[in-house]
Amino acid sequence: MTDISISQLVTERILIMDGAMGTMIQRYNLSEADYRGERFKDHPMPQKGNNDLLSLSQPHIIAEIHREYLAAGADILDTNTFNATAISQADYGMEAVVYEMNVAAARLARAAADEFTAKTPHKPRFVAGSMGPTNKTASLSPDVNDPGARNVTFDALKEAYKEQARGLLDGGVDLLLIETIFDTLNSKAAFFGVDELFEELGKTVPVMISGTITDASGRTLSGQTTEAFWNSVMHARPFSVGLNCALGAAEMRPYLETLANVADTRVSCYPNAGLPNEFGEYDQTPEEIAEQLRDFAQSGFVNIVGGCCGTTPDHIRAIAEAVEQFQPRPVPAHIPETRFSGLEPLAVTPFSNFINIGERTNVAGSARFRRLIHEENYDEALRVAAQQVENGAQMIDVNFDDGMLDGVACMTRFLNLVAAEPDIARVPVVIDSSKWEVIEAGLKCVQGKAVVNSISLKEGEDAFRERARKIRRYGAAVIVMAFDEQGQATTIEQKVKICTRAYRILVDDIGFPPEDIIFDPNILTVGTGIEEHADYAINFIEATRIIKKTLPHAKVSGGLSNVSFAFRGNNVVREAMHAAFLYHAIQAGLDMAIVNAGQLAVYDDIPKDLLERVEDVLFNRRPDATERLVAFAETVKGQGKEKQVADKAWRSLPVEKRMEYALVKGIADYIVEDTEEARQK
Ligand code: THG
Repeated sequence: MTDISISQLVTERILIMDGAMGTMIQRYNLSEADYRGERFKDHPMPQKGNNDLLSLSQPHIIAEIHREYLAAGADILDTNTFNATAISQADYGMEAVVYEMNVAAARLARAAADEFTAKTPHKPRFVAGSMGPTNKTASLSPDVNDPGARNVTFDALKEAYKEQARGLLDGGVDLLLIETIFDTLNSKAAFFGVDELFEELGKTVPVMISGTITDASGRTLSGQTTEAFWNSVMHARPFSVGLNCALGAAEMRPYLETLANVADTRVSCYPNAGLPNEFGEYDQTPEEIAEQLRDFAQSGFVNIVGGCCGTTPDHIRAIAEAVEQFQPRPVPAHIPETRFSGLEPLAVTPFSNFINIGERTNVAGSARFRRLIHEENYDEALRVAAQQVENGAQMIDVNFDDGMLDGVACMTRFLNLVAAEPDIARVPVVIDSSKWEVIEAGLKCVQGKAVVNSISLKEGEDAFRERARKIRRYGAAVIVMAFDEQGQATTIEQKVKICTRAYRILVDDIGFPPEDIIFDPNILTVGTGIEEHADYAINFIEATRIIKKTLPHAKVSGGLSNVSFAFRGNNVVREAMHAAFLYHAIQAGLDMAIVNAGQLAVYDDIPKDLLERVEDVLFNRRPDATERLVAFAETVKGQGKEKQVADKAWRSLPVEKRMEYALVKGIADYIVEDTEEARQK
């Protein structure tokens, strides 16, 4: 054993990983009987090719391969457990021995590493527990006729990875390596399981994460760009992030460069020995691969290098020599930048513009969407999402809160279908529900970095903390509503107080990254005729200003269309209210809002007479502001971008005003009830 930690060593030089296990095993030309060994000789299923079983049936072979890589200069051994999960081992009927397989493999690597460390204590060797992608993918459909179908769930993956990690840790690994990630959702499930295990065991080890880009478009198999992938896994705070497998080193270069630019952790790279030839073999020589990795080292892209498919101890020896003279890439300091992702990344920086979140994929916010979901017309429902994105939504808010719907089922179905539509899935998802189980169902379907909408202190601190911790484990950002045990904050003081309290709990107590917190200080309806509502717009805007100043790195969002509910049916007035409200709220620091993406008006285009009346209401500038806007609204009724229904805004005025209004406008529909109400007064 050694006193030098890997965290120390990795600052001193570029570390060397080992090469392929499979290539080396092939050299032994093992038969079916060899794979089975004594113990599994009567197993009912064929075992030839089950390399992970060899840790149990032919341990000396695995140990020998480890020693060859150590002799070649590897600092880090990858355990022989790439397929040692219950999910992958189901192909061989070996689910029952998965834990054992992992313990045995970890012990073999541990013993070999310790043997070499003892010989050269100044060059300690480490063991990384290999956790491969499994043979199932959580984001892709196995059925061409049903893009929403899945053959594995997040929970099944999580449990399988957790079992594997438990075996690896019990066998004594120094690190865990979640590798060859085709589908980011699988890797998120892996980290979720690992993190749960860490909590149970009361200990952690560093986690390495390595994705794989499968074609020249620079995307993972599940369609993410390199930066989107990083945004999706950054919550794991990995020891390193990198790329391995699929492409050869040369083809990987631009994506590795991207990762080196965006990742505030160490970067690893262990490519195949070139692209496979027509027989599926890798024929890049040690000199060729070493030359390419030397270029990466010289360019300052890498901290850890090694080899994947087709590489041998000779390749590793050449790689170690080639990078020896170069300094490791300096790891950039953590910048608390808000980052989301779908298939593509989305970052909120001091220079980025305001972010539009599409509101239409909400059964409570759109009669049409609600009808489509009730009719199970998911094709058209997806069109609603696509239209939001076409119209400029940079995220989509998705909500199935409706007493007549199974929210968990709808959320799951819809998000699985969205995953198959690149034009929608490119944007991050805002998972909107007042039910925690619906939010959690949504989190299990998205490979990107999503936003949970929302949590609050409504049900007390314990529930709040528990949910926040889970959200972090799923790798999402969170909208926190200004709501506490006493109810919804309406004044500036209440809004700021609740958000500050939430911030302190999240940041100080549970280590939630402040940049992943989005406060929603409640956009409430104005122009209702009720006096207590008159300052609602100002209060939101002023609270936003204070929150942005006093709660570092947190962002602010709101549900814009709420502000104009009193003018339902009158889109001219509503659009003007939205544009004016946004104009002022953005100046106060609003970062994003849930909006009708196709229907945003431009502040400067609002007719001046309308704008004046709208701003009178928003800023509570005169006692008759609402009345004047209501009167104006009547003159522009039935216009606007969408088909109108009758404007009922005036019906929320006090009864005296309603009777006055009805008289002036000659509306007879409410005479009886209004007169009766007035008489009782
Ligand atoms: N904060 C957060 N999340 C939210 C809200 C918020 N989610 C829901 C809501 N509020 C934001 N979304 C909408 C969506 C639609 C409308 C308002 C807010 C809306 N819909 C039309 C209406 O009701 O008049 C429906 C018209 C139609 O059927 O097409 O106005 O505040 N964090």
